[in-house]
Amino acid sequence: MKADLLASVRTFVATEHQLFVDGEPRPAHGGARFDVQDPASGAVLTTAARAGAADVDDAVAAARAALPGWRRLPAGERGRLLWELGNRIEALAAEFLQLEALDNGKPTGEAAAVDVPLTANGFRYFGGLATKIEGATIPTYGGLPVHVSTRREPVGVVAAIIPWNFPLLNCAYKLAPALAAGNTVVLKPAEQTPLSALRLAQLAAEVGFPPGVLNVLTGFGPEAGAPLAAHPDVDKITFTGENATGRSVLAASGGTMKRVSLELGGKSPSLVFADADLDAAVEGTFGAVYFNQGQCCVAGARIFVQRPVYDAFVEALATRVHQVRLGSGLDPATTMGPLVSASQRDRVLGLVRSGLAAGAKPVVGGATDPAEVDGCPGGYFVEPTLFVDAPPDSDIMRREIFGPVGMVTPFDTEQEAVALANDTEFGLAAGVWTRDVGRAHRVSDEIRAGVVWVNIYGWFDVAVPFGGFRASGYGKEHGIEALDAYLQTKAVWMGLS
Ligand code: TXE
Repeated sequence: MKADLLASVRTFVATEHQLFVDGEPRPAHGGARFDVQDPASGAVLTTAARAGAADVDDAVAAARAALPGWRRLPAGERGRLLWELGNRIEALAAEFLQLEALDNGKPTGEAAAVDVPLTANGFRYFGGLATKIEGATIPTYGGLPVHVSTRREPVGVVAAIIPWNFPLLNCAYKLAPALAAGNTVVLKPAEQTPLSALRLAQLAAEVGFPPGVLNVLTGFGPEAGAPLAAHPDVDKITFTGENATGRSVLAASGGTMKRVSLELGGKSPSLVFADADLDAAVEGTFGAVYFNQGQCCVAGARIFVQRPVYDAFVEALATRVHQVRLGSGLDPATTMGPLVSASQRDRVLGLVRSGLAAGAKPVVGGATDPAEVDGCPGGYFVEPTLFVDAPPDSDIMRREIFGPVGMVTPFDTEQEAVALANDTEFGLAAGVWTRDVGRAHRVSDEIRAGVVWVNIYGWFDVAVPFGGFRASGYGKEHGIEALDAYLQTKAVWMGLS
């Protein structure tokens, strides 16, 4: 039973969506548009303006023009605006839950627990930090007659290119620290999920962000993302998405010397030791693999289980996966929505097929056709799948799946577990399940990843730094450290004699 859409959501979705440049909606040059789909049915929800290189030029020019005013605004005023934006999003939570369910497919309950509160907190956290950006005074080595101080200045115009898995939350991850630090921003949401970013831009204008401080270009990667990455007047790119796209963004930006931070997903391990609280490990590992339909950069889908508890663990996790209820994100009974698009569904089904061909055995699911769901004909559903016996070099063990597919593999020793965990080019996250405190510390120390969760999985807080090692990218989001990506330090030497 789908929940009724709020009247405000209906009205907003039905709008003919435009780009948001210099504080107002405007069509793309040439009037190009694209369809925005409901992944639970494949139906066209609405259309949005399709930005190209000329629109990128306009948005970057607007952001450049707004920069002097924004960076010179008292930091407390920037902070207040960010705080108010967070509050507005929280006040309109019911609307955002439905928008995310419609556009991305995720269950409203998950968006209520994660996406919306973390977004609101993200804006408030960095709003609070806006007034804490400080320089230093430095005594010089030779005791020279000078006064030396440092200033922490904004980098300038920031281009934020974000994916579709957490459409609203990814806005906050990028915008909040960038704006708090005094930068202006051109945001390009994913083509699959433009709606919540556009609603957010409306709210930013309503609470009083000056025109040009936040610009939103809806559209596709090669048409709108690539020109942003290559634009000579963009000072910094912050990107979240696929590894290959991240590499192309880096290559495109190289010629302009802009600064780049990259959050590129992973192939994260979950290690379950025989001494773990098995019920907690099953529930936590279930969430690690299947939360958000598996479309999480931190998905802990490579599950390694110590042999004495392997059989019991597989049986319990399989039971848990069987409880999944596929459906529309708007149905409160749904525990797993559709994947975001037909192409993402087909990519995941292709990986399931490759796993079967490589000899992996499904203990749950394993279907290579789209799942049929009552009441949601045409939706992009994939049956949740749990494999055992996946060969270590198979694609499902090496490539990011980004769908509801997990693989369980046994191990014997702690050393072997660590080696298996690190046997990947990525290094974003890891889970460790054990009651042995010494082991928890040893293994956390040995794992090459930007975050290790022990006896929990997937917890986030905007105060805690997040970001990958190795092929998972570089640069931290969240925490005070996130501001570093959006600031540059200037040393000022003043002669005293
Ligand atoms: O990602 P893309 P896609 C992974 C996941 C998924 C796969 C494909 O494995 O299956 O990527 O998803 C913009 N220059 N992740 O194709 O293409 C694009 O418009 C500049 C992991 O959707 O990386 C969108 O705004 N920008 C991940 C953004 O990049 C370009 C989240 C991400 O899209 C561009 C999503 C270009 N040449 C997918 N091409 C994570 N790490 O969380 C595309 N874009």
